[in-house]
Amino acid sequence: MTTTEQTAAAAGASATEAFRASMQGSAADVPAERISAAARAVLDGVHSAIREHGLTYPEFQAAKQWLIEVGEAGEWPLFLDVFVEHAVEEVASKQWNGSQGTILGPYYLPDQPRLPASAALPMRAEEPGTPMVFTGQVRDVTGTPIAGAELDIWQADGAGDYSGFAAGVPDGNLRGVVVTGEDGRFEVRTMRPAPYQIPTDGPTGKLIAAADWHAWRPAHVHLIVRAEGHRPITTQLYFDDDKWLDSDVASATKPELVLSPSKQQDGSLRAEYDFELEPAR
Ligand code: MBD
Ligand code: FE
Repeated sequence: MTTTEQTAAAAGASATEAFRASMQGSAADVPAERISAAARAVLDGVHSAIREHGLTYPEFQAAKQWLIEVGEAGEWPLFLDVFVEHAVEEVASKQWNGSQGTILGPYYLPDQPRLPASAALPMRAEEPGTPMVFTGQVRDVTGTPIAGAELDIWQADGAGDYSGFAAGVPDGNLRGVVVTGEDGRFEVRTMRPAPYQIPTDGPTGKLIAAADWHAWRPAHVHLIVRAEGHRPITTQLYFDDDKWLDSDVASATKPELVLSPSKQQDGSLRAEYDFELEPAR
């Protein structure tokens, strides 16, 4: 194994571990009829792809080999969140009001430090990248500010790497839970993240390269915004000048989720975004 292969496998194994931990005893109890309908539809889709494209035995065996490798590399969370989760979110969000959400992705870690309404995310003394202030307000659907709302934030660094998943980034880097003040406002000092590239050395990256697709997500900041008595919103915010905004490999951008940061005198960025939470149902 080369060093880079170890990197993709380590990220995959960590993502699988994080997913397992998040699932502690909470697997949905899906009735047999629904499993049957869903499994039937997925298999029908596979069969029609085979018939439509006249797929051969060597191609079938190559696919089998690839599927085995995805599991061995721990990349099921990565693959499913990149290529499938957006459809689940689309279906779920049809019944939701309030600010737009989008996919969670594989790199959320719970239990990060709680920070005051005006705070810097934990970062290295010489954190590389462009400093960015991210500010706004959390309100309910009637426009009333919500005090004590949590913005659970995580993002890649200026090199596109996530703490907890990339070697060389300290644990907890650019992760934190910011709590709004009495006026529902927050002001977070962070760094502009870089675009994220799916690891090119793992099976997901190999599929993308073999299909001649690109492996990029536009730069983004992840958030779960929650407040007592309200439905939490899982979302991501993007940047209006991003090269990959219209071709996200994970199909998870929405026009409502794009920041337009303004450049300050000192070269830093300032971006504003307000969140609207609907009542919990
Ligand atoms: C990411 O950073 C991400 O947000 C998603 C959805 C998938 C892979 C990597
Ligand atoms: Fe991400």
